[in-house]
Amino acid sequence: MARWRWVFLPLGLLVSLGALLLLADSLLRLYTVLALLSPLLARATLGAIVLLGLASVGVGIYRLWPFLRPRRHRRLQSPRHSGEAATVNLRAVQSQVEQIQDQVARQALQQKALDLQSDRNTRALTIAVFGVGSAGKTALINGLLGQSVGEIGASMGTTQVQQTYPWTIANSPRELHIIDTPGIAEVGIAGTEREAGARKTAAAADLIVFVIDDDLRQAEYAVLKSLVEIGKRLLLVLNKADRYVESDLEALLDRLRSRVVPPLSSDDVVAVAALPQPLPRLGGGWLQMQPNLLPLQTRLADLLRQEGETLIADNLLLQSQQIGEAARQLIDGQRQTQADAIIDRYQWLGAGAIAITPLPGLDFLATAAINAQMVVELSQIYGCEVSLEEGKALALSVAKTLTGLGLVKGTLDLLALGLQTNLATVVAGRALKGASGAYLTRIAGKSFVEYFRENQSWGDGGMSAVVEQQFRLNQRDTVMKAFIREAIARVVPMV
Ligand SMILES: Nc1nc2c(ncn2[C@@H]2O[C@H](COP(=O)(O)OP(=O)(O)OP(=O)(O)O)[C@@H](O)[C@H]2O)c(=O)[nH]1
Ligand SMILES: [Mg+2]
Repeated sequence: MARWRWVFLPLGLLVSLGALLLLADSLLRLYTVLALLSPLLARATLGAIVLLGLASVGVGIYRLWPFLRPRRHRRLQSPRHSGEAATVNLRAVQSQVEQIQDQVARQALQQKALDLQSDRNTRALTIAVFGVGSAGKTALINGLLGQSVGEIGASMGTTQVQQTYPWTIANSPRELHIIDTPGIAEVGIAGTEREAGARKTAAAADLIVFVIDDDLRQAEYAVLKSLVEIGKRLLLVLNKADRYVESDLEALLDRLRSRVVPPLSSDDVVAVAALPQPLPRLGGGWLQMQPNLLPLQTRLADLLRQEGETLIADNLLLQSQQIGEAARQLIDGQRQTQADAIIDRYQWLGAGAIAITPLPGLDFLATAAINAQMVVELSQIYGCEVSLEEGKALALSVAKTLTGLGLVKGTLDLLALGLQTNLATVVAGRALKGASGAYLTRIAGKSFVEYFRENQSWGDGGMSAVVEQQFRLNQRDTVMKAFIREAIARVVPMV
């Protein structure tokens, strides 16, 4: 519909213009005729017709407006929509988790999924106060809560362990939990560990209050961007506003607002002074400014009123997606281990026979090496169930690709050096053929794994790109050295 309305628009305008000209001509004629009878009657009739016309145009625009008006992009889905999506996703995740063989990992993810489901309608809304050390996170929480709950200190690392405080605010749909987190970007191993914990808490919270006390540093910007990118909702709070004169503060806020990325809007960037420090007066003495958290309190109240349930539903969806991703990675690792064992078995299975069979030229080496049964077994691990006939066809095309790309010759050259320096010439010749067969099986096997991982697709670059990439990856020095060592141990006794 959106495109068609722009095709109809010029057409409609043209027809309307024609009709308008005709109408004007008819009106003029009518007016002339009536004016001969009575000029007053002519004017009254014309006036009535013009009024009627204007009214029709008004009604027309009113009716057509819904089709013509540009549609606004809805940033948020309704809580119901997100909640339903999360339920569907959690169900899918649960069956995915069941495929995990490692019992401890499986149970941990199952528990996470259960926890997400169990108290979804009653649990508190969590707000993580997050940012670099000494930005004033604890001071801000003390200010919001109206009591001194956490220790404040000038040096970084004052808050070492995260703390959760219950909180209430007008219009909030739920009870609130505000979490004070240790600072990020602190030096040392302990600091790095604390940061990891703080990031985890932030990633799990329904809303993040990201506190800064100056322009966004590179490290802060990178963390902020990554949180927004994974779908976290956050407010950016510039604390210590008392340190700036008004014009500088406005300029800084403008700069911060210009740097935030959607879905963050400029309303989501506010300046506060949680705990202003005394300033020296010109004439002597000190000036103590009052704390000002109002911009944050107002924004939070608005946000919780407008998006409160959506925040929870969106976060539920995000958390369930993260469980799904964790399960996917575990299953992928588990499949990879099984696939590696199969490739390992098949690569040495044919190596001995290839070593002692005189092959009619190099080109047949790849075809002789790659076993269709290996393709079938690999496909089963990835739930693709390829038949032996299909396995044969796939094995043949990968063998042709290996030959076509010159990788059979490449393999021989690569292995020759390693084997010749380790073995006597007579043995080395046969061992080289056997080891090359094993190596080509390995490259083919790894390529099939990629193919099955991608749901039986070779991707944009096709089969050649995958095979070439696997050849390159296995060429690495450490992989190569381990392979030659094993080839000598396994192939030499067979020749
Ligand atoms: N000028 C000024 N200083 C502030 C303000 N808020 C906090 N501070 C000071 O900033 C310093 C750090 O405050 P904290 O609240 O401990 O900072 P934090 O972010 O919790 O620090 P860590 O727990 O170490 O991560 C303290 O010296 C506070 O007095 C403010 O609004 N203005
Ligand atoms: Mg603190």
